Amino acid sequence: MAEENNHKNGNKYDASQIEVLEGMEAVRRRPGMYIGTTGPRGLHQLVFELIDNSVDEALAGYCDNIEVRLNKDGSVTVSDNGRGIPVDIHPQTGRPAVEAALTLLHAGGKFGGEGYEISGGLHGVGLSVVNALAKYLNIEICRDGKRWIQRYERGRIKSDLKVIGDADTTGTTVTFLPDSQIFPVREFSMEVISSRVRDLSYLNKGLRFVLIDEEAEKETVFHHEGGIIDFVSSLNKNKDLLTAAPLYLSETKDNVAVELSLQYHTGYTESIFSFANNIHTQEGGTHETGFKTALTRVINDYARRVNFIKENEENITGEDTREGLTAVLSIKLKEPQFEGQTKTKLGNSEVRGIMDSLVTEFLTNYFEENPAPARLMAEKTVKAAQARQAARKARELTRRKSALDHFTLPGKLADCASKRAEECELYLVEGDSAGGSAKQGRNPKYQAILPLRGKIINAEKARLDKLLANEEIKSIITAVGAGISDEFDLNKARYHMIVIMSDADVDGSHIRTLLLTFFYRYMRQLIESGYVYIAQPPLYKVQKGKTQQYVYDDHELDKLMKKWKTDHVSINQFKGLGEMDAEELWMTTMNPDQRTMLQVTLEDAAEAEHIFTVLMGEKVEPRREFIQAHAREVKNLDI
Ligand code: 0RA
Repeated sequence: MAEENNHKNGNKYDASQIEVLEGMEAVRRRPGMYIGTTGPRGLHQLVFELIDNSVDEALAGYCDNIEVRLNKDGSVTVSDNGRGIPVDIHPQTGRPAVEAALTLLHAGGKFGGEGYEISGGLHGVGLSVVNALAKYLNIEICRDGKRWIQRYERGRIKSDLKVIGDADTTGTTVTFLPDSQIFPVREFSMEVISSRVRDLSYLNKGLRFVLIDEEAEKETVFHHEGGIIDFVSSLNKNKDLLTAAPLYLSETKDNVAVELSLQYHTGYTESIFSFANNIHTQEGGTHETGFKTALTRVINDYARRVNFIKENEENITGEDTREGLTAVLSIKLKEPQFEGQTKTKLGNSEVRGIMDSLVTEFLTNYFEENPAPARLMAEKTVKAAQARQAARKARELTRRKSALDHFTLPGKLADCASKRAEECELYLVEGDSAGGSAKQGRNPKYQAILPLRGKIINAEKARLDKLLANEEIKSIITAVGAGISDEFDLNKARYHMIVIMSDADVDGSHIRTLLLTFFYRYMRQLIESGYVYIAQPPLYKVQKGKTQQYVYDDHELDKLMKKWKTDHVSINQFKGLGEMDAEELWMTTMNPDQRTMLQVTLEDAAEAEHIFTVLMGEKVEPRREFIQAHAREVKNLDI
């Protein structure tokens, strides 16, 4: 860096300015390197980056309130009551520190001070990345009794930092509009944002989040003094419980902060949610393994000691010990390593032993000090083991019979003529009436139709075990013909294209979430192989005189209205697939020459599963489309 040019003095070409421009340009040229994709996931990542910065300020102990506001113009505001980003002049550049934070890619470490920055995200480069990818970004800082503001456009300074008044509080407020040159779709999903904010509010106890939807004029507060204990209680709502309150462990060992809360219910499902540095580790990892190992060992030791398992009897398996278990595990560590297909598996090997020893000690003490609940828990897992052994015997007896069942295709399936899986498509169609149109409109040579009766999700929000008993799900399994879970065999799949075709409304979005969750859990290879798609039926039919056009989203509608002017134009909104006749459905949605199909990625499905599982049992209010938004990030495949 040229020494003589350290101070910006109107000369645009001084060294630090060049560094800034190059950094911002690098982000704009290759946004994927910084935020993964420029689809909906990357778009939402911008908001999460800002939230994570504020969460870091909270973890440093200086902030207890974070506000996230979706503004009507499509911009987002994230505001906190922390110390405010420093505004003093940075000696190396002669510019305010906040500018460095917003324009230098590696400003995080330099300006983060001694803070224990552990929240998810890009570790300090977040702010500058958001700035680079924003059409505009306004920052407001309250600090030292003053209120400062500055404006940027596409990462470039538009106005110098200036004082606009006095302030009797402190904090940072960032507002940004995602840049249309970077993001093809710029619509934020309340569901995606609130899902993340909900998690963060449980994971950071006491931290208060306010989520504001300006358009809907709706405000939601997420605030949990009990932290992950409240998380477990909420997951266990409406369940019969073995202990009055969830168990809770909070301990730090070798610089790893561990929090665990767990509670058994009388049901049979296992729900473990693990997090590392506030990131949901969907694929588990060493922290989860350490926990499970300890749980299995402590329960076996106890069950043997009190003679629930006799000397000649086999051990309780890990799976048995997790029947009816709800647990939330959250650890914070300095250098997390994320691995796995969706980078949501914690890899740090030292963590396994740390977890194991902390949990072993904790549970052993708990069992000693609380004999009554200890007994209940051990009994529950012993029963699970007995049931498993009995079920295995029963399965062995019926295996023959069920193998034959696989050949009986569901009656509702209108199968295709071709038997060459590579060219065969299976449409899972919401509702009998749309199913009827699809059957009439399809190309029967290679397109098969399986109508799904409206509500696959019942009032109970279908735990996954129940889901497998569901008739609609059963017919999907039979139609696909490749089995499920461990026994899934991709080579047996009867179609290489499985298309979810549901209405563009809340029910349709639920059905999609549920089906994706199901595929993710039980037929993951189908998604990994790129066999799962979401159909894109039009939302509107627009007519002007004799010209008629199908329109697939609101943005496109706006454009068309501007082009056609509004007079003498009629807009017909499709409320559901059922409103289209066979010919229309074929032409707009199923005909390979014209249709657009969205290929589902593993990330889409994982996110669907997360939303499904966390919201399960809770009342899900009408929300904007979620998967629709998410699936768009995959290339629009014109097949
Ligand atoms: C570095 C130092 C200080 C505050 C922050 C960073 C800070 C960053 C963000 C980002 C969003 N909200 C934030 N709040 C604070 C403070 C240093 C000091 O006051 O001594």
